[in-house]
Amino acid sequence: MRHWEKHPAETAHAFNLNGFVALPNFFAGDEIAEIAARVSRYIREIAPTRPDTEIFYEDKADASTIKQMQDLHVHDPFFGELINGRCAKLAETVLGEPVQAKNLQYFNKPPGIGQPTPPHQDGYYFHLKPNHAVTMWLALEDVDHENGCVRYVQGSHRLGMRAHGRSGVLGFSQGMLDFGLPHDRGHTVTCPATAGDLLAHHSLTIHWADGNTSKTRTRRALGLVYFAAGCAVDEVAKKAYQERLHADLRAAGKI
Ligand SMILES: O=C(O)CCC(=O)C(=O)O
Repeated sequence: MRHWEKHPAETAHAFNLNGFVALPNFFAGDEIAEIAARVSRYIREIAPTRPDTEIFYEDKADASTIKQMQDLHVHDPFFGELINGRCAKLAETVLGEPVQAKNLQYFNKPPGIGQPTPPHQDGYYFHLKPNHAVTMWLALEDVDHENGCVRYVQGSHRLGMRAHGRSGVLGFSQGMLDFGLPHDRGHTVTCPATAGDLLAHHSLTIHWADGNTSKTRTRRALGLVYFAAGCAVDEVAKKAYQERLHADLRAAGKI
């Protein structure tokens, strides 16, 4: 049994206090190698069959620059098992109630051109009442200052939802409009990771990531999203938002 399984109350306490937890070696070397190989297979065999609203490129004309893919668990049973396994148990531990698995995403920042992830709160995209959800961020390879670390504003989940607006960044269309207050800067925690490490953050925790400045290294990760079972989604607001977004992206030639 791992530390977080042996000490669930301690893990939930750290999550509730800080808005995130970092769990080194959540997947062992052989497990993360298998997950990374399955992602490569997905890119080769399944991504070409999916619509452009699910697969985003840094450069649409270059298929090797995939930056984001959505809903891997829906189209590949391997990822269906992954989202319902160990990560779901951790989600229940930190949210303190049963969960619904919602999304399994792939995030990459291709060498040299991978853009920063703008500061945001995931809950802004979720349209949830109450806003009680968790995103797990799983490093598929080593991630450091060069290829784009994730950063959190510690404790920001306790201060509510901030104003968001169009960011202009494909895949992270909404960014915080007032990011950079002294509290944000003073409570920033940077989270370098090695392959297999997992970060779990609350849907109200402010986070962002740097761009990839390496000319040779990718920056590949998975994001697994879980909503607390007690939350309700405003489906009408969500659908209207997605339709607006897709229309905007098409008009801008980004998808
Ligand atoms: O991978 C990244 O750059 C950021 C991911 C993110 O924002 C998230 O997992 O919610």
